[in-house]
Amino acid sequence: MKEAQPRTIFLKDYKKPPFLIDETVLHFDLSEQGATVKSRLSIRRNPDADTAPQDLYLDGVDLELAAIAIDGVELSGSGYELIAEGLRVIDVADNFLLECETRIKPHENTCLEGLYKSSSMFCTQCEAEGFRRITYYLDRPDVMSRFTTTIVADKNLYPILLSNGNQVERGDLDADRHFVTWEDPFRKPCYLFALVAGDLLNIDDEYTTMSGRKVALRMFVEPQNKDKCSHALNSLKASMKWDEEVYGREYDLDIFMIVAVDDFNMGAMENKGLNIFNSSCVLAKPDTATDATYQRIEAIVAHEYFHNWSGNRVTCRDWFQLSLKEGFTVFRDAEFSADMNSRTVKRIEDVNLLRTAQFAEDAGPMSHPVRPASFIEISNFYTLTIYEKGAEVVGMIYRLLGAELFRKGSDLYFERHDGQAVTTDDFVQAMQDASGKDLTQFKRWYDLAGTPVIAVDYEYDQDGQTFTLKLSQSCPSTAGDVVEKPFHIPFSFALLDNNGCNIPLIQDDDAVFANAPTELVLDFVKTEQIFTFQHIEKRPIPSLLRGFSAPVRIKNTYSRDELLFLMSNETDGFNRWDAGQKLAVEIIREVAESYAQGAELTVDQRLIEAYRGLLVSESIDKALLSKMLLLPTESYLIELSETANVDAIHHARNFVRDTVAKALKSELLKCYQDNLEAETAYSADFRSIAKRSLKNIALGLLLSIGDAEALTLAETQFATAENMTDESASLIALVNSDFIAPREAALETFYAKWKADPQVVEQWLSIQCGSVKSGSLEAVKRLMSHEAFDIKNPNKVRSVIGAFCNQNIVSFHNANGQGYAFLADNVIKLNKLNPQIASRLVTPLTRWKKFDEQRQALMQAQLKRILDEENLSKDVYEVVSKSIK
Ligand code: B3K
Ligand code: ZN
Repeated sequence: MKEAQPRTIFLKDYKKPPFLIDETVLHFDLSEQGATVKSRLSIRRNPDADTAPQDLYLDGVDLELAAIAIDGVELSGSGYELIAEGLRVIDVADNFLLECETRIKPHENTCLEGLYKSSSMFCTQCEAEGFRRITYYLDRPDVMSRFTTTIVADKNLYPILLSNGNQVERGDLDADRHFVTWEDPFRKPCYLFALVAGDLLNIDDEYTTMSGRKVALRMFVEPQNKDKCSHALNSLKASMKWDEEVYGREYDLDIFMIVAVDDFNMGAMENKGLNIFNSSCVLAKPDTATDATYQRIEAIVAHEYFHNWSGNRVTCRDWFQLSLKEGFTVFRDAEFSADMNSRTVKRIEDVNLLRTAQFAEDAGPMSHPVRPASFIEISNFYTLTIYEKGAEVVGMIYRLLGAELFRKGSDLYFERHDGQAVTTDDFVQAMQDASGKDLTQFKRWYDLAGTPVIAVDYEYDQDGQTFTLKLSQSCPSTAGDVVEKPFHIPFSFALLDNNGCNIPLIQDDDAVFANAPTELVLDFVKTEQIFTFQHIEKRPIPSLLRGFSAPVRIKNTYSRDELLFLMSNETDGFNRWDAGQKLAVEIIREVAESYAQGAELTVDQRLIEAYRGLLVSESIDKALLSKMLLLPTESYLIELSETANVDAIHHARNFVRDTVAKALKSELLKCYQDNLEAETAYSADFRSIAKRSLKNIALGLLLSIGDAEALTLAETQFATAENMTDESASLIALVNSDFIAPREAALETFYAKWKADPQVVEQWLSIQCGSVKSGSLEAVKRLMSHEAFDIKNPNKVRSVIGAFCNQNIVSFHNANGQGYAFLADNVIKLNKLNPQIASRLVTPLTRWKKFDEQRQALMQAQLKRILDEENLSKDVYEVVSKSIK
């Protein structure tokens, strides 16, 4: 018999906590046999509670209760009851001290939630509901408490013992053991609790805050990684400074610690004063980390640091409000990265992710609003919608208010809610109160599942010299019907003359021409709305939704010639790139259609000439050019299709790529040579990154057409590269080429050179598994028995299974269905070991609606097979059951 279906939790059922915990005193005794956790909780009834139950219910999972006492008196069996996932303490007073002793087994913890072991160290992950795997507690974010933590462990095995806040005491104990006590002066929910114990060394730095306080910055790593810390520490200092300058936010403790661990479900965690990072998101040196990794580290270090205010000082009332901290913090880290690097490139990367993956999520079975109304397992809601779309929603408020009023709004929000657990409504209210701008209609964004579609129509009247813009909005909801109410959409707009210059925008006849703006953020609030602009002397080209000012789909209104014009003349960098993407999408689709019909394939010469124009341009920014030379990905082309013909998309995209590369061979060779710098010390500044990127794009294109000269260039680059960006780019180019022997030789050499470095091995695995040339299903299966693979390590799972199913699209979607069965087998295996990873991994199968009927049936059959498993975790159950027709 299968167990009862897991329970759904609803936002509408939210009740204030009946009890509060003022003080939490924890004592951990760590050993090779397990851990003993003693807790002393000062509990009182919540005077504002909605209910006043007799009993106290505490959360607890996989705990062995060894002792329990109230106010120093041990409880007999009739005083409490062990219940499913918790503990009921019967008939409690208004104020009392609860003491519990629990035993846990970190060594056997493979779900990587709560307290677990990663190689030889102990570490924790408590968000969202991991603390209940450590001790019985009110494991909800609106219960905030002051924590004091003592850790006892063997002095030789675990010389470093860390927790949140400031270290207040340490000392030796008998039998080679020692202890350290930490005190966190800030009240916090237990999801921000952290503990680390290990044989680590620390790299130290210091930061002086804007008020002149010195903060110790300390990064803890395993000894072999001591030369991989400087980039993270520099990023941290830059983040601290940026948050002071842009948001007026200062750090609040005397020490800020970062720890790198190899086994981690996500990228990193913002525990108060003690951030824990996945090694792959924090460790870097030029010869082992690529430019992309350098940039990822900068962004994630900033993201976790920024949480200290947006998340920790002001936290979430409940998990439905997750985007309150995540959407806002992603917006903050994106602005930070934009300020540190190329703003246009950062926007292109973010929108690419949003349109490829978040739009797909929004159109799929797990579609949910930025503030979900219900969930079964909260871990499933750390999604692109909560993070990326949540950031877009905050970004729209920013665009509607402007920088100055937005800052007033954030100041008010932090001041009003410091030390509180609040809601997304509280955030919007602060923005509204500080700016005076009515955001009532805007709030609909928080409840929307699905992506609005904007249709654009325009007319130019030569005689009246007016330009009329007509915008219409609609929103297909996930249920297939149409959401009636219009959204408040900031629609950024400009008009270009035929030299590509911005034309003054005069909406009101009395406006003074000289002071007229050349770009406007239009308040688009109705289902249909007309905007008229006066004194337009010649027919202009409209520049629509500049910088992607709202997360919407926009119906393409441009002719190919207009797109070509915008590709070389648009003054908004994002829209310039987007014009190129739109043109390439149209042309690839045209080729795919011919391919599907068995017709002859040809590429519109205008696309080739446009790329030639970009390559020979003296004026174009290299960072933008490096993005413009990349064709839309297969995933994006699939997302745009009603029913995706995977093989046709793959072949058409390759055909367009190769046709362009053949036609522009000499320009590409010149681009390679021009950007081949005489080797100076590696720098991760965005200009150097752009140059390396251009060089490596050119190399990849030349190798894809089997150019012999390019093979020599790639082999030379591979042998002599002094940084991982160039080394791995030449490996990728070789792997994706038809030069079989050089590819195999390079893969072998690379592994032999780097096998001791887990971060590089992860790259080696994902390069192979993500490529159609080297990542056949058999090859991927073989890699799973390679010494480098470990199914218990999430990074390895992502590098092998994740890369195969998400990047190696034609192989995964092979019509024989074996790719689907392979994924299902591994989801079933991981369901037992690590449900969070299993439920993330299953995503590609849930997108069956996009494919032909035969594939749909095969994918659904695998989903059903998973659902039929005994003991399915809540995580996998929720995603799979919602995905089945
Ligand atoms: N807040 C964490 C994510 C925790 C994930 C829990 N399953 C990292 C971040 O967004 O900063
Ligand atoms: Zn976050």
